[in-house]
Amino acid sequence: MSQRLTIALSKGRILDDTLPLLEQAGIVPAEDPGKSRKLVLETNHEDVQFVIVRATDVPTYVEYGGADLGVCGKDVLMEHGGQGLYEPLDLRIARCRLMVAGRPGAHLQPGRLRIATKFVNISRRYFAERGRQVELIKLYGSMELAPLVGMADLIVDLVDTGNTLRANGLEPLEHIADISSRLVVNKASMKVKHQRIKALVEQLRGAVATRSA
Ligand code: PRT
Ligand code: MG
Repeated sequence: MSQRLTIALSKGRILDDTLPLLEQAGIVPAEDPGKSRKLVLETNHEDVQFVIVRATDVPTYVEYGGADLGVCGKDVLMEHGGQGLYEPLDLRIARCRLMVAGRPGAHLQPGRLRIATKFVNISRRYFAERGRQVELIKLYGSMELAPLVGMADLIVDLVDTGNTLRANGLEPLEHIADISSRLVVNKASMKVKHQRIKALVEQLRGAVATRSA
């Protein structure tokens, strides 16, 4: 196998925070991934390329070897399930919290609660571990709307400033997990391209330490 490295990145807030770390590790894309429509981007290293995928698809690309490495939120990893991937580094970027939210006190109601979320696997585990009966409604976005229209009692969503919840009359009620973005590595790549990947992981570790110092 060639020692060429393919790194899966997603557009949006993770990309904005990952590019400076990669740059500090000496890797710079040949064109701005935020602007380009290309899905495969060359870099200043002949042996490193980026592929641009949906945030939620990063673990899938890395698990199946479409990319050797990737960067994605811990939320995405928790929902996907960590099997088939190594997670060697917390990049400490795109930080937020995964929360149960709703109208004040909504989580204290007796009986079966309806939960709207895109994180159905995480939510199923979270409420089952607490012995709470819930009905899960899968949504792909704008979770905050569900309690407003009476479709759900609670939502499970990411919260940063809390402004989105507040603007919709909701509040954070239960903390599920602290979230940040992680570097993930394909297990076979880690064996076959060990030296190349180890060097990159250590460079990124240094970049993270400098940034959060
Ligand atoms: O669009 P696609 O489905 O492909 O992916 P995506 O929408 O998940 O991508 P993106 O770029 O929006 O988010 C990627 C990752 O950023 C997430 O997986 C998280 O790990 C991380 N992250 C960090 C966040 C936030 N902070 C965040 N605040 N992702 C989303 N939000 C949203 C949240 O869902 C809510 O709608 O921002 C809103 C809340 O923000 P506040 O500041 O109002 O509380
Ligand atoms: Mg989005």
